[in-house]
Amino acid sequence: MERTLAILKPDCVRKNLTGEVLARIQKAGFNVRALRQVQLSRAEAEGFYAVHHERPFFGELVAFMTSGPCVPMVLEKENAVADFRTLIGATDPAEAAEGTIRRDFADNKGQNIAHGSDSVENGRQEANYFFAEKELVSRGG
Ligand code: FUP
Repeated sequence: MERTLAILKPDCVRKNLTGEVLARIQKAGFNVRALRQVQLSRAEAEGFYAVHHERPFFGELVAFMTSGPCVPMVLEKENAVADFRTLIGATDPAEAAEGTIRRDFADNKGQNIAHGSDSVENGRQEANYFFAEKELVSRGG
């Protein structure tokens, strides 16, 4: 089954939206295989976003991602990567479609509530960045 790594970012946790966003994810049919609330260290955030190292917003992104706890989770369903990105909407909430998580809850493209892997390969790699295979569990049914 296809896997994606989602992160409810520090703005989501700070706004007490963890439950509401998780409810949307579950209603959309994702199987939550693993989930925890963590405070990322600077090194962990830099490692996770290493592909953006040269981008002008990298420092701000790392500062934001370490500004409070976040909630990484491994989600599974058919077409999980694309379907999750559809559910959260475009990076910039002003450009995100109506009814998407970022459109409804995010303040701007830097603080945009949720991360979703951008390819199937990255979904696997990013899931492994936060969770060991033996930590994955599955709902029944
Ligand atoms: P996305 O795949 O939608 O999360 O977006 P990107 O991979 O393009 O960007 C990764 C993260 O970098 C975004 F979630 C937020 C941050 N970012 C900025 O802070 N400023 C920008 O102009 C673009 C992205």
